Amino acid sequence: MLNIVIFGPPGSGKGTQSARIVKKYDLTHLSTGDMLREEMEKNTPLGKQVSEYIDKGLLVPDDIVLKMLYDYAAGHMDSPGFIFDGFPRTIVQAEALDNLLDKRGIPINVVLSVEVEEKELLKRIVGRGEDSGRTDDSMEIANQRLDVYKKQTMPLIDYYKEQGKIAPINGMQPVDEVFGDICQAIEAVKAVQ
Ligand code: B4P
Repeated sequence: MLNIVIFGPPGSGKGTQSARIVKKYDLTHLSTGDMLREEMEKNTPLGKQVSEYIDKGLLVPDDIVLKMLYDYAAGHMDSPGFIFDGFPRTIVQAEALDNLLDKRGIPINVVLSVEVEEKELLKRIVGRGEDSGRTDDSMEIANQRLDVYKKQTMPLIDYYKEQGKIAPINGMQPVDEVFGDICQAIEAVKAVQ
C-alpha cells in the first residue's frame, strides 16, 4: 500500500504530476479540484454551491470536501494506494485524513511538496486560463488563491514536517525533470516499506 499526498500552491503542477504518478505506480487518483469541477460542469446543486467559493478563489468549506473524501474512499476500499492531489488544504482536512487512514492502518507514506516561485505560478495559471475555460484562472483570482494558500494551506508544511513526511520537490524545472525527482522520492519511501 502506498499513500502519497502531492502538495503545493495553485499552479505548481500537482495535477500534471499526479497524472504521471497514477500511470507509473497504479494508484487511485483523488483530486478534490477535479471532483468539484465535475460537479460544476454538471450543474448539480453541489456544483452550484461550490462555484460560489471557487469562482472567488476561496477554499470550499471543509465539511463539503470531507464528505466527498469519505464517499470516494468508501467506493475504493480495494485500491492498492492513493494519490491525494490538492487535498488536504487545511489542518482540519489533514487531521481528518490522518484519522481515516490510521483507522485502516494505512498511513501516508510521503508528502511531495512541490515548490514554485510566485511569479512563475501566476504565469502558468494565467497561461492555462487562455484555453482551460476555468473560471478561477484569471490574474485577479489567481492572486486571491495564492493569498488563501499562504494563510490556510501553508501551515500544513509544518504539520507534515513534524511527522517527518515532507519531500521537497523543485517544481521550477521542466515537467519530465520534476517527475524524475518525484519518482526518486517515491522509490526512497518504497525502499523502507
Ligand atoms: P485544484 O484543482 O487543486 O487546482 P490548482 O491548485 O490550480 O492546480 P494544480 O497545482 O493541479 O496545477 P496544474 O497541474 O494544472 O483546485 C482548484 C480549486 O478547487 C481551489 O482553488 C479551491 O477553490 C477548490 N478546492 C480543491 N481542493 C480543495 C480542498 N481540498 N479544499 C477546499 N477547496 C478545494 O498546473 C498548472 C499549469 O502549469 C498547467 O497549465 C500546466 O500545464 C503547467 N505546468 C505544470 N507543471 C509545469 C512545469 N514543470 N513547467 C511549466 N509549466 C507547468
